[in-house]
Amino acid sequence: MATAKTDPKLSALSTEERKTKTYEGLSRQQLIDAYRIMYTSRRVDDREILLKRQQKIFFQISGAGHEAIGVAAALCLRPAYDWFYPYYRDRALVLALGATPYEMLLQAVGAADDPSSGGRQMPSHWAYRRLNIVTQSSPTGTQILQAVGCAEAGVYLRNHPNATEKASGDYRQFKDVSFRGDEITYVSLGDGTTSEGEFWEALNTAANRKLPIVFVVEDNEYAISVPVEVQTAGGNISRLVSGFPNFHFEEVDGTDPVVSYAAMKRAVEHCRAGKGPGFVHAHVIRPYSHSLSDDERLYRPDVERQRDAARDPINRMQMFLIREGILDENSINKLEKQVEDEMQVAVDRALEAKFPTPETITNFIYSPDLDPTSAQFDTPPVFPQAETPPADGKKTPVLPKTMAELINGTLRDEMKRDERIVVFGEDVADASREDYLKKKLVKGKGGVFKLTAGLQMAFGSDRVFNTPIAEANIVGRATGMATRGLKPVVEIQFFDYIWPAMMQLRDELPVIRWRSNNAFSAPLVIRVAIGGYLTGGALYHSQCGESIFTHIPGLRVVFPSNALDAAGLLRTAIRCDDPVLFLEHKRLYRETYGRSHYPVPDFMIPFGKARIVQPGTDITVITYGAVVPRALQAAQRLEREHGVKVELIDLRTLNPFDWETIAASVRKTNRALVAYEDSLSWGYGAEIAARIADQLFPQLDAPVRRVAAMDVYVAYQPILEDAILPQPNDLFRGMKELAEY
Ligand SMILES: Cc1ncc(C[n+]2csc(CCOP(=O)(O)OP(=O)(O)O)c2C)c(N)n1
Ligand SMILES: [Mg+2]
Repeated sequence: MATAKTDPKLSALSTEERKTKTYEGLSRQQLIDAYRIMYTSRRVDDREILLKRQQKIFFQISGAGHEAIGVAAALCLRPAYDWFYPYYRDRALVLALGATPYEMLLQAVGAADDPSSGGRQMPSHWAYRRLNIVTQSSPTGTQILQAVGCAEAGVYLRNHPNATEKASGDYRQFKDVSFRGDEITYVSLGDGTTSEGEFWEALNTAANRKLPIVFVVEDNEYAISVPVEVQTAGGNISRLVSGFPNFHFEEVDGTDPVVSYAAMKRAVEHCRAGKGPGFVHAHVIRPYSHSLSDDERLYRPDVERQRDAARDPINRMQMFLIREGILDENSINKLEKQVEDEMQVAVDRALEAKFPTPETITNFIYSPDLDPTSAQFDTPPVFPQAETPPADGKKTPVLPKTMAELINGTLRDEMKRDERIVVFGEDVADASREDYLKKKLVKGKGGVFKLTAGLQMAFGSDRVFNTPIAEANIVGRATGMATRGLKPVVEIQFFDYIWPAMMQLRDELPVIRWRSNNAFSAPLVIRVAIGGYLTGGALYHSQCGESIFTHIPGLRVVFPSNALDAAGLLRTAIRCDDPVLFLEHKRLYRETYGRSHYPVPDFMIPFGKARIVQPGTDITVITYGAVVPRALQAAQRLEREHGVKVELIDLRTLNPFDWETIAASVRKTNRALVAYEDSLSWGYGAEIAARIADQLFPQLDAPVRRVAAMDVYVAYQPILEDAILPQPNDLFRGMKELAEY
């Protein structure tokens, strides 16, 4: 307990004046409450540290030193009204918003009833649905773009209030959507995290779209052991970001709750008034090392640590309360004792909590409500317009449409049906300068492959828009929007350039439901133009790599081979309740093979249901995507020349995949070949081949074979490209050898 004396200047005030004196608008009671939260926060940290040493919990990371800015922020914001993406040091903020020490301790012990994650995430990974605190993760910085998307969703819903309406028969039935007209989104991060590219992408979009979002950088001068001047050119992030337009900037001593409150208040007011984002750079301290796995004495001398200790927000606040005559030492002791007693009860209860059982491990990888493999998503195609009578009364057949046209048509129909759908990506709009469209000066682009052509003109520029060239920006924002209940159907222009989004795609989007124990979800669709066979596509416009994504639990992966399948699967992807990676082969976009008339606007194909392209009795060939027509060509030749009947299976969806169809076929033919366009080793076919070998071994009359690309990149020169990618001849040879084995 620090000692301080009442400020002599206060003696000049009457008792009444003293009682009603406010501090930047904060009443004495508010300050006492703030101190209670700050002290509670510190004590939860202390108790967790003790529990960790007793091996009753398994990890600890503290919010120590960050308490003042946390309570100050909470005083300016509204739980269950505004939205929150707080990072791991925000214990005080989260307590001030309404979470309890008991709930936090439940996460620390890994309890089944941990409301943040059901025992799945480390402590201090906040998620409280009732308070609009969105599930947080461990990667530094992934929360920032999601928070931007969350803020965008609020703005969108304000302009499209009907989009909040529930609808039965698709994901909307299970997703409550709400918004407040002047809501804002809070996101926080450390000084080190400002080095992540996604931070800059987020500021760029927030500024450009004047979004109601407050960024709070809690600068404790260290990122584990790396000091701020190594992370940040010039050592001060405020100086670097000051050029972003539309922002309100604050730089503040984040260990002082009163000045922090004043700064937060100004930033929040700017946001609520719709003037743009806020940026609060709070200088704080980190008295407890980075985490319990770190010993800061290895890289910080005593002198520096003592200098920090002199600014400790808990001590400072105590002294402030005494100096101002708000509390005396006795009252402080009493308050602290109360906190202590409540803490003890919370700890005792948490230590008795039940643990999750292993049977629950796979719960909530996918939506428990809507199963995209179910009959609900199995509706037959109907082609009302296959023949339209022209004016002269004679019937002329309408030409079947390409995959590109059917995808475009499906997007159109779904956007008409569901106002929650927004489409964005690089070049997907018809023209960002919409004036050109209105004045009919231009026709509009609508995607480098024109898959989204006309959508902006049909549905408006706030439903179809271009993004910066920043793939993490696309996926991160989409994830934030989907968490709020929108249905982003975004485009990654080329699979070859999906990699900047990889952190969002591996550690965030597919994990949100599982890690929050179903408190949050982010169903959305990412359309990706993929694949080679382009004659000149070369290394960076030909890549496959689908197995990298089928390796991710929680992500559905779809890869259609023809126009009709693309339409039916895309509709299922949009209406289902899971995140879907929808892979569109560029070579198939306008191929003559697999064209179709447009099916009625409710046609759906369930996931996990393969198509038998041609039945056969001698060998089974399992494939998908652009290899389907090539394998069909090879199979037809094999039958023509050698009488071998190939059963050709098009998987259509890669996760889930149709094991039953594969197994039934292999039981019949006793020979299996997996063919795919990606390079051979470690590819998608490896898993299929391993399953067949494992589960159908007694049925096999020959080893499982694979035909795929060489283990190399796709070269530009067509002679090389042909040799690298699997061609009908390679498939023919592979099938023939297998049949003859
Ligand atoms: C993308 C990523 N890289 C590395 C890490 C490991 N890591 C966890 S916290 C941290 C330092 C973060 O420092 P800062 O942003 O300043 O926050 P502080 O912990 O200091 O509050 C690092 C490197 C991580 N979690 N995520
Ligand atoms: Mg730091």
